[in-house]
Amino acid sequence: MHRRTFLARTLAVVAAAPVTSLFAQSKPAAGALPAVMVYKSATCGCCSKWMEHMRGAGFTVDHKDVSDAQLTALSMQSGVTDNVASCHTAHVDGYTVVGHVPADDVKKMLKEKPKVLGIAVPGMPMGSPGMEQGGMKQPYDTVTFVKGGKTAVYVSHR
Ligand SMILES: [Cu+2]
Repeated sequence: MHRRTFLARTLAVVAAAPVTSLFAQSKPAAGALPAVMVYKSATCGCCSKWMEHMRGAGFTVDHKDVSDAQLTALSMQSGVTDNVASCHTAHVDGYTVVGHVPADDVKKMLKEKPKVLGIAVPGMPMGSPGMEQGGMKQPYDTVTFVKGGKTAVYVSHR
């Protein structure tokens, strides 16, 4: 093959490639989910299971192991009051997500962008994502919370 012919063919291939593919590595795909940062205690097994649940739903999840005192302080700074507290607190796209919140509820919040501090599944209800051990199911609600701790049911799981 003549060098000139080869070059012409190579250029034709490059020109035919969609522009987006050339930049795919440096930019996240359109509609990509924001990263989730989880604060939890090092020994929290159900927290790790919740992280797996979130990864399974397409989220990028990072975490920091903190002491119970640090977790409480960090949660309070994020506006998490006792009535919505749980075993872990996470940050995603400016919102705070507390406890075993289903990934679909997080996606709903990111889409609807309610004017709240975040959403929570208070306590650790059996059957919520990451709390499936033993196959027991307890009805629970995902609630929104605002400064001062006022909650409202966001998604009911019953
Ligand atoms: Cu838990």
